[in-house]
Amino acid sequence: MTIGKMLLPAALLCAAVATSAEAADKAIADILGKDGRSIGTAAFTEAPTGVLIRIELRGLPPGFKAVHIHSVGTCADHDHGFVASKAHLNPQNRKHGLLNAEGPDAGDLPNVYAHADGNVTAEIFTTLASLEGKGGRAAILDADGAALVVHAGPDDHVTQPIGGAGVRVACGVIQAAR
Ligand SMILES: [Cu+2]
Repeated sequence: MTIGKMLLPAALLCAAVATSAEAADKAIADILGKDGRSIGTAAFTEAPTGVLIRIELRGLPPGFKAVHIHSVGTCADHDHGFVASKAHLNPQNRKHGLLNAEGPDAGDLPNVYAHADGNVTAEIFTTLASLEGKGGRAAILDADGAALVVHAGPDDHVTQPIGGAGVRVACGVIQAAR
């Protein structure tokens, strides 16, 4: 039996070295209620055209609730209504509202629904933002960070500046989870 010459392929040294500048593709927010205690989480996953957000909350009054990405990553002022998270993520200075012809701003999201037991379980997607600004979208993890804020009532998606959603009842600082 003749064995032909075997050609050994050159070993390919795959440089499996992750660069330190690797972009975050996941983030997490521990959502705090008005007493500063955790009421759940929001998990963020970067997608090719936006960010997928899975929200799990408990202990909220039933009904639709506005959720938005606010422009500053702090929720320490729970005794003062989470106002330190400031206005919506909105680097392009658009009007608020998914149903507004002059909107939306980059922090706008669909409402979530708290059931009779107070639980919210939702998965929503935004094409208006990116964890680190991919594709020119608004960056969530910029120098001053961002927060996911839950309001007392629903967003009508038109009225300025927050769709008539009422006070802020919960807040979570969005943090990279590499
Ligand atoms: Cu808001």
